[in-house]
Amino acid sequence: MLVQNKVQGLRQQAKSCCQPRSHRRSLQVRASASTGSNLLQRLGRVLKDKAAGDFDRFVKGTSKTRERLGLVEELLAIWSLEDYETTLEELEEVLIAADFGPKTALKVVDRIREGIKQGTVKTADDTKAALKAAIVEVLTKNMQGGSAAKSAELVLGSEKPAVILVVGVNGAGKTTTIGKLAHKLGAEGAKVFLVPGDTFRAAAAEQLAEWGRRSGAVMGPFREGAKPQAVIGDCVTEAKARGDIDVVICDTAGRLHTAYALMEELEACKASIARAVGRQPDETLLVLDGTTGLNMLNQAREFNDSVKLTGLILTKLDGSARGGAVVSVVDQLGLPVKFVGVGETPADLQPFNPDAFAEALFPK
Ligand SMILES: Nc1nc2c(ncn2[C@@H]2O[C@H](COP(=O)(O)OP(=O)(O)O)[C@@H](O)[C@H]2O)c(=O)[nH]1
Ligand SMILES: [Mg+2]
Repeated sequence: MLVQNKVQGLRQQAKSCCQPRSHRRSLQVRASASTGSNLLQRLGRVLKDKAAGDFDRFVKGTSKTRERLGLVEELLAIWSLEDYETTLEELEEVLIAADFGPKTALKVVDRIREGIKQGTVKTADDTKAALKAAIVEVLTKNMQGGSAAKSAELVLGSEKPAVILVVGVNGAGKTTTIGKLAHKLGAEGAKVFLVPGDTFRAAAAEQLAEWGRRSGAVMGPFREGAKPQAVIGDCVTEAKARGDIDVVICDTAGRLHTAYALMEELEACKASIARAVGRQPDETLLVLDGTTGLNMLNQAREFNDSVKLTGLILTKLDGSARGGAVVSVVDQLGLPVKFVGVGETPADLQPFNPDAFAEALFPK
């Protein structure tokens, strides 16, 4: 049968792209201060609410992943309750091929199987609804306070200035994402200070400065070859002393998660933020290149071990059929995805919404 042949092909692809899984990390639970600026508390929520009205852009940005998952529709078209096991097995393969990862794909399919056994899932439509519900469950279950709505928001605490540290490997999209974020925050009336913590590349500082000019952000001085922890410490201290800055966003140089000395340097960056503002950064965000699929899992684990991440940003979903990795990364790490990048403009940085994601992948 045609569908079975395609599933067979996907099985081969999946074998070559899946990484072995290791143990799950527990979620970092952050304390946030209860006094201070209303603006900071409002910002994360406002960004999220605004994006909810921008569903079309999200749908467009996930088109490649949706195409890859098109086989699910074909499977459901030949759905029969008598032979549900065959369909579920094939569904599992399709999910694995879209980078859901073997463990997460199994978990999702098991949820549907439970529904069938309990008699709540009978038709193809029920199966699709159960599939979406299972994906949303995986994306929300481990999250801070158990609430997807809360965890996917930017949590900026309430002490001015809020500080965001952005980390990741080279080319993941850190500087671009910071630029987009500065733009969004600026548009909401926040005064943003950008820290050029990538002291290796003048081009990175120039790239950041360009975003800063467009979004009305303040930019700290570029100090070529300086220690990033010194640059970050000085800039955060200055931002605090100015008194008018709402949010500081610290860029860092790309680094391989396997380079021990460079990971230690990141820990030092975090420590210098703590010294400057008397608390940990409000968000420590790892930017992951969405086109790398499940390879991002190991990266995320190493960065999390080193600097205790508070959230993830997945970029370039628009250029990737591997968007299913979002589900796997959340499932395996218990860290929320705060934003996804679905293109090059500021509007293409979208706060992540599990329901919208499931709906975009499997439209009605
Ligand atoms: N299509 C697309 N490209 C992106 C996205 N985010 C970043 N990029 C591109 O990825 C490349 C690397 O980005 P950059 O921010 O310099 O990465 P960095 O080394 O992590 O700072 C640039 O060409 C960006 O324009 C995205 O969401 N979609
Ligand atoms: Mg950069």
